[in-house]
Amino acid sequence: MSPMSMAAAVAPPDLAQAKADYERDGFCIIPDALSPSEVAAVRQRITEQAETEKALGWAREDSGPTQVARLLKDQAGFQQEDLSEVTGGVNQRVNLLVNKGKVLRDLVTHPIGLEMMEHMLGTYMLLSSFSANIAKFGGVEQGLHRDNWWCPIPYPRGEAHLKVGDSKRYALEAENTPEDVLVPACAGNVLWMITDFTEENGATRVAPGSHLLPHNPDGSVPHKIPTVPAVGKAGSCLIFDGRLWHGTGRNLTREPRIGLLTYYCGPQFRQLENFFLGLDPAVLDEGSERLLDLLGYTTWMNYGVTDHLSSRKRLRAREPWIPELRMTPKA
Ligand SMILES: O=C(O)CCC(=O)C(=O)O
Repeated sequence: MSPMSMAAAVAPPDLAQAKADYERDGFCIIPDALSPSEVAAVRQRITEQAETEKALGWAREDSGPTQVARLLKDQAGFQQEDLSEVTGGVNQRVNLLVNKGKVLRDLVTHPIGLEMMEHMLGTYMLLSSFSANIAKFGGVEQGLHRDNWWCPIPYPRGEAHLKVGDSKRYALEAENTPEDVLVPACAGNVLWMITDFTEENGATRVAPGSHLLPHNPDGSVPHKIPTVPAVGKAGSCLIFDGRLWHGTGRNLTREPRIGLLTYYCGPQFRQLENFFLGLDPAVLDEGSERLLDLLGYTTWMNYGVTDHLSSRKRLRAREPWIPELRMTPKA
């Protein structure tokens, strides 16, 4: 290999350009974020995991045409357990990937993802969820949505407004949202492309600049505003703002499109996956300090406090609490 091509092979991605793209469009695509051998290892792990969950009848499958209609009708009553092939699901989701192999877990603390998320969200953040979306033939285009759809939206003084407990993922566009007031990014995604993402195989559809729109989309298909496919070679990552209007594309090929979504949020928000119930205890023993912080096993401005939670030693001994105590009367 010539010195020139060696330099090309190891050149770090240009994150300055990526950050500028992100500021303008609400997303950016970073090629070669993972090496071919990393992609191969991740692909093997996620494929065997997904196939086994499917064989055991545990697969969560969404984006089937009939199922989507039902979901939109009954958002609050729709349970995760309802997502399966039996109920008309097509695209396979695999959740709690932090439990499902070190090669996957390492993506959560990948320096490229963390640098971009710190640029977007600031110093402190949490991992909200880490899941796979395997888009397959027959799945429909996903309605445009914002990942931080739950973010309260400002409203004109004295006017009616949506109460925080009445928020919905697919809401009607708010009519009285002030045009010149924005909320900051409260969440962001690093979507790792584990296969090539093409327009044909269902690359994520994104609406450039929609992160700066004051309101949320209504989730209808066909989409009401123009979108472009976020295309890239396997090993690229798509970074996008939680406010960006986006949705999974439609896979018209017979090959699965595999995307892994490391989804982060500000430290003050509820995480999508419940790591305190769902984390394999072995990950507590093995995970790095950074990973445990991102999972929420730490405090932020005293939020998340329990007795001794900040003591890693006690946490690893599975005793983050102080039990019921009372003074024994002196004899
Ligand atoms: O997999 C994709 O292309 C995007 C997934 C997505 O937007 C979602 O899961 O809400």
